[in-house]
Amino acid sequence: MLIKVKRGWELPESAAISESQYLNRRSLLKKLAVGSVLAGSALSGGMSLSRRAYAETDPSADLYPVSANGKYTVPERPLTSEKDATTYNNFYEFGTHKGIYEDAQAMKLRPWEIRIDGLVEKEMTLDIDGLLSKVQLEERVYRHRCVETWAMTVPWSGFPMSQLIALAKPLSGAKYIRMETLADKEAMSNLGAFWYPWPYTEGVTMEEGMNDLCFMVTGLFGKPLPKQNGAPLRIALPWKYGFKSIKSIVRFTFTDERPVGYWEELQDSEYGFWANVNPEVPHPRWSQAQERLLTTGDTVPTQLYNGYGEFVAGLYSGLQESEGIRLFR
Ligand SMILES: Nc1nc2c(c(=O)[nH]1)N[C@H]1C(S)=C(S)[C@@H](COP(=O)(O)O)O[C@H]1N2
Ligand SMILES: [Mo]
Repeated sequence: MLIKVKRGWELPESAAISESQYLNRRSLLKKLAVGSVLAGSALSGGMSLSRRAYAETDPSADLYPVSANGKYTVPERPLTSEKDATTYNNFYEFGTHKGIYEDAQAMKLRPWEIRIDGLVEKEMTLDIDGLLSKVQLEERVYRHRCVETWAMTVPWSGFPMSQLIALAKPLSGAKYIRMETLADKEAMSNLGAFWYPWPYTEGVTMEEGMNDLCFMVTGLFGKPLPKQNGAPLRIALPWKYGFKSIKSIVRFTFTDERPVGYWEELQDSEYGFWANVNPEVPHPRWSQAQERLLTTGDTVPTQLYNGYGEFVAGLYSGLQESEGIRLFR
């Protein structure tokens, strides 16, 4: 079921690859235990006939490249190759292995409507091109650190989330922003895996969302964002483990309740709400002290807040005691 292609930076069997199998089995057992056994359901997630049927050119292509924001560069690391960043992905809706880029082409990017609801002055639905015309795009080079210990460094195009929050006009009671990924059963073959808590969701606090590092991504390597990387709209939260950086977003809900994300729902002892990068707090099943860079395969030390402490450490200064280890898991 899992197609394994050996690559230099890949984790040993014990970590990343077995991770999906472990959770798969665990959450399947959990679902079966509470009842609802769907007889004959395809455990392997059938292939969608419509995949690769939508290789249309992206209507936002003319917007790129955009100018670089010199504040966010990564001089100490080589850029990950475009090929590796776009062919080694995590996007569980299309499968639990890294090679989903071809299957992801089945996702339709237009029309793409984005719902803004909850505690806002006026709930609204925007289409992606309308949103793109209202924001100021720029390019930022960010590090990205997956909880499975691989890392990359890539130039994202996009706009700070604060611009989206300004458009949404949240009410004073809004404390969190919950985000939701598209759930299209036609295009996304793994949505048939009913024991996963689809749709994929994630959340940030309003304070995190307003932080300048919090970046809504619409492009990669000076081009529209590829589908496998979360087109047409994803988030980049470079100081947090990669699973927080939710892809292909269709809904932003402003709320006073802390959202429970997809991974937290699956396994809350391993994947918390905060999930800030910290080399000193191991994942319960592996160390987080080091990371492997895609493309070069080099192993380097992991940094607190993935090296972004100067921008974000202040967000958590009052939380350390009450939240303890969960800030970093
Ligand atoms: N909707 C959705 N978003 C997601 C994921 C996913 O499976 N589904 N995987 C996350 C994880 S674990 C990582 S590491 C990053 C990977 O982003 P990339 O494929 O662009 O490198 O996307 C995150 N966003
Ligand atoms: Mo990840």
